[in-house]
Amino acid sequence: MPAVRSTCCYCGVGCGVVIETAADRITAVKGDPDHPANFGRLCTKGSTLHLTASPEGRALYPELRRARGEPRERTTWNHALDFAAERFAAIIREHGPDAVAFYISGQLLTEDYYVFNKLAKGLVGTNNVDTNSRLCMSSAVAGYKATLGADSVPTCYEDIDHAVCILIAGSNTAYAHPVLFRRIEDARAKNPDLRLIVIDPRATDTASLADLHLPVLPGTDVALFNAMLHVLVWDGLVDQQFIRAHTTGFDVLKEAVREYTPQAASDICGVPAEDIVLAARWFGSSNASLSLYCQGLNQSTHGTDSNATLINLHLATGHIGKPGAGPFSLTGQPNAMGGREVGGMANLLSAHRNLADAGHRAEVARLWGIDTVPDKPGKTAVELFDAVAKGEVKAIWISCTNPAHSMPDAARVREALKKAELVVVQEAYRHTDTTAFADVLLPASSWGEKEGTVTNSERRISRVRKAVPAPGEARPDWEAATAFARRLEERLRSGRPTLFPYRSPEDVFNEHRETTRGRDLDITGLSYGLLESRGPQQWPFPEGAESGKPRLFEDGEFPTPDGRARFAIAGYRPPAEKTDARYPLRLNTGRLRDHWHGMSRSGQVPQLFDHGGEPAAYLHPEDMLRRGVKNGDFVRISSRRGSLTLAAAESIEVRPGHVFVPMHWNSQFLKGHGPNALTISAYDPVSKQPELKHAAVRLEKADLPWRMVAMATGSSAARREALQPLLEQFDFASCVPFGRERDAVLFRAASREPAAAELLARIDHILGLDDESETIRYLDSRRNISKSVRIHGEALVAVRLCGETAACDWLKDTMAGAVSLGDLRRWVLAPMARPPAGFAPQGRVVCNCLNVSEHAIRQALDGGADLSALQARLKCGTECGSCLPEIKRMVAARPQAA
Ligand SMILES: Nc1nc2c(c(=O)[nH]1)N[C@H]1C(S)=C(S)[C@@H](COP(=O)(O)OP(=O)(O)OC[C@H]3O[C@@H](n4cnc5c(=O)[nH]c(N)nc54)[C@H](O)[C@@H]3O)O[C@H]1N2
Ligand SMILES: Nc1nc2c(c(=O)[nH]1)N[C@H]1C(S)=C(S)[C@@H](COP(=O)(O)OP(=O)(O)OC[C@H]3O[C@@H](n4cnc5c(=O)[nH]c(N)nc54)[C@H](O)[C@@H]3O)O[C@H]1N2
Ligand code: SF4
Ligand SMILES: [Mo]
Repeated sequence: MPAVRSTCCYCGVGCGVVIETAADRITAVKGDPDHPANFGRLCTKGSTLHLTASPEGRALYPELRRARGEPRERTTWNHALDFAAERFAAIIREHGPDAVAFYISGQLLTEDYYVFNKLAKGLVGTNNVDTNSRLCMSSAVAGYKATLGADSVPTCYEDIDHAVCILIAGSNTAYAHPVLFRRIEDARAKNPDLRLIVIDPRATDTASLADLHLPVLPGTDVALFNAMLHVLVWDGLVDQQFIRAHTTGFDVLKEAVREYTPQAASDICGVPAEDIVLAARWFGSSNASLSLYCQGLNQSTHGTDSNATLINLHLATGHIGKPGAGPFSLTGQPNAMGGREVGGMANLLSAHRNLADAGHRAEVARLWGIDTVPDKPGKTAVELFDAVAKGEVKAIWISCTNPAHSMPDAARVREALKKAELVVVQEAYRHTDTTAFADVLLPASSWGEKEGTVTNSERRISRVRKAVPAPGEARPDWEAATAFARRLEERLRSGRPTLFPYRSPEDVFNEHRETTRGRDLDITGLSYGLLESRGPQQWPFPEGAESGKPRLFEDGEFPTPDGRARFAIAGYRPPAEKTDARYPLRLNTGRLRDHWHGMSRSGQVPQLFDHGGEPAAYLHPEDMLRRGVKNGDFVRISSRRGSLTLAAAESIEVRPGHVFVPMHWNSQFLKGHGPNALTISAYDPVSKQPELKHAAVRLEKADLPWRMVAMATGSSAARREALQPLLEQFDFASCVPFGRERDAVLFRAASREPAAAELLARIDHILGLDDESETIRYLDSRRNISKSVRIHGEALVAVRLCGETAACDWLKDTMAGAVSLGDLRRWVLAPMARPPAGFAPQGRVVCNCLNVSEHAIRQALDGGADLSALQARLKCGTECGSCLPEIKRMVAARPQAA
């Protein structure tokens, strides 16, 4: 069977995969045993990638809308690109280059990214090129620059094996970087003295492994880090020699943190002062302290400060530039780093150069063979969509990101997209919240179909390879961008040699490589050939080098004018939006274990919905009690910007007064505009990263007495597409796939009034419940209860329940498996709601690889099983391990353990 080595297209761990194909179809995905990011391991998402490799749901050919309000129609690539180039050129001629913009993505390959950056800054002459990394890593970039002098991650994965103290702040590594979390578990098992500190308002799976969990109040990390430094100074745990030789600004900082006593910080952060002292002592007295951090620090109006004050702790203790030590910002997207390297953002330039630096601009202009690079900073994500709304930016090109879903304050972004004169969207999937606004839709090749490189969290560059042809007429992003650039050149600078002479991604890579010469990320020693023969490599890797560098700053030299790192001075500032009597709750948003962002890809895999698979708002039991809300009741969450109706789910992971909503849900799966209908677009003044983690909301029980669930097996993708427009017809509605052996769809709805018969008939038609020869029905019009069940042969293939929907859970399990239907027929025709004998809901699937449910694990636990017995008997947690933290928690919580 042909096999191709590539990388996983999900998170920034950047695991290597081996893709197996047969007859131009991807048939299996395995972890690459030789890839240094994962050594063969994959998580639930990576190991199900082959299940996403179907043309179902994909954008297959270009589409064009001639006028607003009209539907898009299929067109040719030539026509679509000519049309876009003509409109862009006309707008640029009339209104200047800053009237157009590009909004791109950390999921593009480095080569794609490079072409877009040059297209905007080199050809159009605007710095209006920004990316979803603004929502993700820009505070990390700003934090590194403010302290270390450059955007350089000083650490590597191997440091986990050498660390004596690991501090995880604002990162749910167990969910968001699972393969790395396996490595932390291994390090712990090997070294019982390893101390793990987790700082997160929620008691996550990550926190469950910690020796010390600090459930800080949202946005209070700066106070916590300042207090930890206070303790380090007080206890004499700082490294005076390192501070003297390699840093500046310590005396000022020392003065500034004087007031951050553990008690003062305890009052701000809502955690005991003793725990703050303990965290500082563990961090300061260990031989090697490593910190791992992510969006809990970055997505904040003071994200730069959160990052920089954490880095202060490393500089003050000398925990940097040696094995097992350093501030390690985990990147989210697979190529967040590559984007930073090519400088594909509104305030950056190629190869870590600064837009504000005239010398750097001249260097880039020379490398590109143009007169100048524009000096006016471009608009960053939030500013950019605001400028679109105001009509300052008239045309926007969006590639590989779904801003209608992922940007804060969704209503504002959607308003902007409606107002734009021209929206071009390059997408792999046909239906996303953003493609709905596209005037031009360009089908993009995606994972398994394109060539290039990506850089993971530890600065390691891997080749991404094509295993199969792209479906339909989809093309790689770099190629489409190049074709568009050539057309734009004809219109804007005709007669001059092209700036885009690329025939392959390798041509682009070689040009990018040259821009790095002499820079901190110098990769002039790398080539596609070397990556082929020697595998993935870390930067810097200059010409003549034998290998890349696992660790930076080992000599204590920093890329600042005086070679010294700088301490950052920052005081605590609360989140932008205060809670008050009207909006008393804190909204927190983040990730689920088995889903990826807007779910265009992970949403194609029914089994990934087995774990936390229906939209919900997670609340502390106290808050539920206070509001008279029970598990599964519908609640309406509102902020000053919008509202969203969800089912409530009890969770002791969240603090009282907080609500957690997974970021993934959007209009493709749930009525409304997802959690970003609620979030705020306030951003950090330096990094311009918006505060996606903290908004003030209120929550009311939604009185929706009329309930419906409808399910059917087979064709779940097509059925979901047909059902999606109906979501808006109810007060609450969600639509998700499920199932393993057989794929199925589940549509759930609730309203104040019963739905019209005509609407129900449409749903029946889509789900095949209109075949009267196989459908049995029960109707109790007095109680407003109805059941429709379609049985085909010996299988339950479709169900719709109205009024009384409690049977949904066991019916869902029945549908997913194969069960005898004798009793079921009787159940349909009886008014009782109890399931027939032998039918019991299995509940959530905890172990996705081996399909082991919560119910089965609880049963085994009740029978006295421990972890090894569970693994031996049920096999749960023995494949990818993503569920291990949760299983361990269940074991620890069993009555015998108490
Ligand atoms: N399964 C999965 N994995 C992913 C992704 C995905 O969509 N799904 N996306 C990838 C991407 S792009 C990214 S950026 C990463 C994100 O990875 P993470 O940042 O680890 O994930 P999040 O769940 O967004 O947020 C992490 C934690 O921050 C906590 N938090 C909230 N507010 C605060 C605060 O004020 N202080 C502190 N200390 N913590 C706080 C939240 O409770 C949450 O548990 O994940 C990557 N990996
Ligand atoms: N409330 C809230 N909002 C958040 C966050 C949060 O924690 N809370 N996190 C933020 C963060 S950290 C991030 S990174 C963003 C992510 O937000 P988005 O970037 O919007 O997330 P994705 O759904 O990954 O969007 C990528 C799109 O590219 C498409 N695609 C896949 N492959 C290709 C390809 O090769 N080419 C092209 N052209 N398209 C392709 C996919 O189908 C998908 O629609 O969300 C941000 N928004
Ligand atoms: S940890 Fe999981 S999602 Fe991240 S790269 Fe590895 S397999 Fe992919
Ligand atoms: Mo991200």
